[in-house]
Order: sequence, then structure tokens, then C-alpha cells
Amino acid sequence: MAKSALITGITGQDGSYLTELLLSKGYLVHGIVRRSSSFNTARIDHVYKDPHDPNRRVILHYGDLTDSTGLRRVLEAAAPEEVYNLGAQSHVKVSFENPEYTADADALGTLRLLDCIRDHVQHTGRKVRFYQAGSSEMFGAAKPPQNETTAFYPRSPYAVSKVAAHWYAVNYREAYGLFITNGILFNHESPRRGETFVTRKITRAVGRIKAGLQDKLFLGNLDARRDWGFAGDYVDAMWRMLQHSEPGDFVVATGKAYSVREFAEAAFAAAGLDWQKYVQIDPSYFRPTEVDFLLGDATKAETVLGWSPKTDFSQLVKMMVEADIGLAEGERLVWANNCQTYSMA
Ligand code: NAP
Ligand code: F7E
Repeated sequence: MAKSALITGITGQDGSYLTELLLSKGYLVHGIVRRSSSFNTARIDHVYKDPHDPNRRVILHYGDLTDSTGLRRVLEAAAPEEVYNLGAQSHVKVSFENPEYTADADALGTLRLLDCIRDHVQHTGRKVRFYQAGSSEMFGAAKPPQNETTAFYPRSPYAVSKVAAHWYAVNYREAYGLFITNGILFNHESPRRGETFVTRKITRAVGRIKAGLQDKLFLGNLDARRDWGFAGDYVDAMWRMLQHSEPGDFVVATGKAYSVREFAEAAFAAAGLDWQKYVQIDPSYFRPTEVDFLLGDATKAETVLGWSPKTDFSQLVKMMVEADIGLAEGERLVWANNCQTYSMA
């Protein structure tokens, strides 16, 4: 029998890579999708099959982390062996603007799901393993390098919510003997990264500037330093955590940090451009409280799980820039085609 997994946040960056990984391992993958007035499944369309297809291995359910009744129903229907809780309002700056919603989805949402699992396990006698998507943002202002023993010092409503979710997960592990593991993942990026996160915002701009579709890029704090890895590598760490004999807490990082300025410089250079000609500072992107320096120590994940990152900083930058140059070139062709159509009309 194939193993089955349930993923919240399946339509996000990590959800899409994790789905691909689990399918490659023969899993049946259930995913929770939010109802939206426009399509929000672009990242997983390539693995999705029509419900009438007898060979489909991705099953989507409408649901929301703010709706416990729906979560309970999906969990009962999917009856998964593994649950990956990746769903979240994941943007730090947005969390200052929508703190209450962020707490509802990210902190209470995790509690709702844990409580559904607790009841499901109790009344069915089934074994369910749970992965909680924790974040290096939980370390916030703590001195780098940060590892599993570093005390949390969250600096945003997002980070506070993730700390709450982390401790709910620890408490449910200890109180009910459930297999619950917290991943504490440092920033991870890819060509599928949301376009308002700084790396993708930069590589999208590089592509569009190269194609002549944009001439400026407005950024906030260039001095912040982050430990950036590749999302495709990091979902493998998530899976390994749930295959391990014991639950626990694991930091996942590359062990190298770069500033936003260095990322911008590398990304523009990868396209043969000088970043200083295009980047301008817009203070509206500054955060009320900033996280200055995140640098992870993933020794535990390396020794216990045998995990290590495969993609380094320059490979990541190159991968993202190349993908976004391709995307912008497509946009340019559509634009040129439209101009031609209208000039003939
Ligand atoms: P992402 O691209 O922003 O994806 C977030 C996912 O959560 C999307 O599928 C989104 O659905 C879904 N979602 C948002 N609100 C929801 C709600 N109320 N109910 C159900 N689903 C909801 O995030 P990501 O980069 O893949 O990150 C995955 C998880 O890891 C998140 O929990 C994030 O906080 C955490 N994390 C990320 C990083 C990183 O560097 N990427 C590092 C550490 C931790 P829509 O598609 O409909 O918006
Ligand atoms: O910001 C600075 C900004 O939004 C990185 C999420 O996945 O990783 C992510 O959170 C840095 C910050 O990511 C702009 O001030 C400058 O210092 O790309 P970001 P984040 O806040 O680190 C963690 C681990 C998560 O868990 C989160 O879910 O870049 N920065 N200028 C900017 N940031 C943005 N977004 N936009 C700018 O224009």
C-alpha cells in the first residue's frame, strides 16, 4: 500500500516541491487548497490530474486553517500517515499589517490541526506523523549562529505566531505522545518563490530590466543578512524528519549568510547588469522591527538525518535569474505581439 500524506499549503512554494518529492516516492498526496476567486494552483498544475483519472495521485480538498470543522473533515477523509503543516500567512512585512489574521492562520491554525489529529488518532487508533513548518524568524534578534538550543526572540507578529505554533507542537508531542516534529527552516528560495519576497522580487526585476520591461527596482533594508538555501533541498529535510525513528526539532540551513545587497549584486551580475544603476531605496519597505542577521547551524540535521544542502548561493542565484529572464522574455513577446495587433487594428 502506498503511503499517504496531507499537505496544508500545497499551493505554496514548499508545498509544490514537497508534492513532487512525495510523488517520486510513490505517495498518495492530499492537499488543502483555499477557495479563491482566481486560480491559486499554478505551482501544482503540472502534477494535478482530473478527479476522473483513475491514476491520479494528488487529491485536493477545499479547506482553511481558520476553519477547524473543515480541517477535521479533510483529515478524516484523507486518513494520512503523514501531515505536513506548511500553510501560513508567510510574509513577515504583511504580518505587521494583518497581525490578527496571521495569528489566526499560523498559530491557532496549527493548534486546530493538532487538535484534529489528537482526536483522530484517539478514535481510530491510527498512527499519524506531523511536521510543523517552523522558521528561523523565531530566532529573530538572537545572536548568530542559531541552532536548536538558541532561545527564540521573535521580532514580528509572524515570528511570534510561529513561536506559538512551535510550542503547541512541543506540548502536543509531550502531552499526548504524538509523533510531532518541528522543522526550523532558514530562508529558502527558488524560481517558485512568491514575488514579494526579496530574492524573487530582485530576480523578477533583473529579468524584466533585461527585457526592457522595467527600469527601476525599489527595495528596503539592504543590510539584512540571511542564510538562503534552495527550497527543493529543504523539502527533502522535511521528509527525512518524518522518516526518523524519533520526533524532535531540527534546524535546516546552509551555514552561510549574505546581505540583501550581496544578493542584488550577484543577481544583476548574473545577467551582466550593474545593480547600482537600477536599485533605489524606498523606506516604505522597512519593517517596524527588523531581523538583522540569521545564520543557521544545521549540524543536528546533518548528523541525525544525513541531510545537507546540495545547492549553494551562486547556483541558487543563477537558477532564479535564468528562470526569470525566461519568464520576462515570454512577457516581452506577448507585449510586442499585443502592440502589433493594436497597431494593425
Ligand atoms: P508560501 O509560498 O507563502 O505558501 C503558503 C501556503 O499557505 C500557500 O499554499 C497558501 O495558500 C497557504 N495558506 C495561506 N493561508 C492559509 C490559510 N488560512 N489556510 C490554509 N492555507 C493557507 O510559503 P512557503 O515559502 O511555501 O513556506 C511554507 C511554510 O514554511 C510556511 O508555513 C512558511 O511560514 C514556512 N517557512 C518558510 C520559509 C521560507 O523561506 N520559504 C522558511 C521558514 C518557514 P494560497 O496559495 O492560497 O495563498
Ligand atoms: O525579506 C529585506 C527585509 O521578505 C528578507 C519568509 O519566507 O523567510 C522569509 O521571511 C530581508 C528582510 O524574507 C525588501 O527587510 C529589503 O530583512 O524576503 P523576505 P523574510 O522576512 O526573511 C523566513 C525564514 C520565513 O519564515 C518567512 O515566511 O530582505 N528587504 N528590501 C526586503 N524584503 C522584501 N520582502 N521586500 C523588499 O523590497
